[in-house]
Amino acid sequence: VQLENDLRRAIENEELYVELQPQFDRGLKLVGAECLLRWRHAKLGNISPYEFIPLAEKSQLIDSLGDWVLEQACKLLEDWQKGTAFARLYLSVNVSVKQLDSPHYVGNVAKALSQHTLDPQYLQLELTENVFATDMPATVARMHELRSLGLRLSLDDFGTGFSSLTYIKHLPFDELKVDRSFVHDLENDEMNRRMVNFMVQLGRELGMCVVAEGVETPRQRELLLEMGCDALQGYLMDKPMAIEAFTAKYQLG
Ligand code: G
Ligand code: G
Ligand code: MN
Ligand code: NA
Repeated sequence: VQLENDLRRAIENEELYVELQPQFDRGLKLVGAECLLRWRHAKLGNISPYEFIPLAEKSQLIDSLGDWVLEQACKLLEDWQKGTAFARLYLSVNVSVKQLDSPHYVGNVAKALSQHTLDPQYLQLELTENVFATDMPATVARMHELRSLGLRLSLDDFGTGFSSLTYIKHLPFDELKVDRSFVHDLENDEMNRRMVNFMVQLGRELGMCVVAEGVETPRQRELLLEMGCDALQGYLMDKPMAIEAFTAKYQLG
């Protein structure tokens, strides 16, 4: 409960910040970045999102945290799009299904977009397969409303959750992210390799851009490119880093 109270004050205490992890196309050119939320607790130091995101989801704090991250992302996109080297980079934001459940969510996103001068097609919202465990007709409707704002939707952690082939064709996802647990086992597990190959083909057949996350070795990268992945993310290329570090490292690219 103490931690929950601390989290409630984390925004005003300026303990939250965003890191960026770059994403690369098949030619290993920088094409985008994923925003990853960080909490530097005044007394306890860094607390992992694996700890505080579930806490936020339990306590409805997730709505204000999510709005805060979205605001940071919109500011960044607006900045980038003012004619910088990053003008055509995609920026992805993780969204909890709990946020999508809120009747205010679509309105909040619309408001955030309207308060910034930016081209929304470069903003991507990443949803996990938990969306498949919701009231599907309502979720599908909400996802279409989000897309009609001009942004893109990404299916994160694909293969680990509740995906259903019945529903996937009805959900307006622009991107599919193969979960890093599958990428991890690519080299040594033939069955796993066949499954990843299937996921990549499925995504492409359904017209989605396919991204592999958690790429850690050159061999994994090679296999993923052979299978037809459109983009790669992982420690092999680069780790998540502070916005200033990202800008300094890649602006001259
Ligand atoms: O970098 P990493 O350890 O931070 O991320 C851990 C987990 O936290 C991942 O599953 C990631 O999707 C999630 N996560 C990171 N940032 C956010 C965020 O802003 N919102 C939500 N809902 N999840 C996030
Ligand atoms: O669930 P989501 O895909 O949003 O989570 C992103 C998480 O993956 C973050 O915690 C990020 O730090 C982590 N991550 C990014 N690249 C790699 C990688 O190459 N290997 C591993 N093990 N984790 C990674
Ligand atoms: Mn993600
Ligand atoms: Na993921």
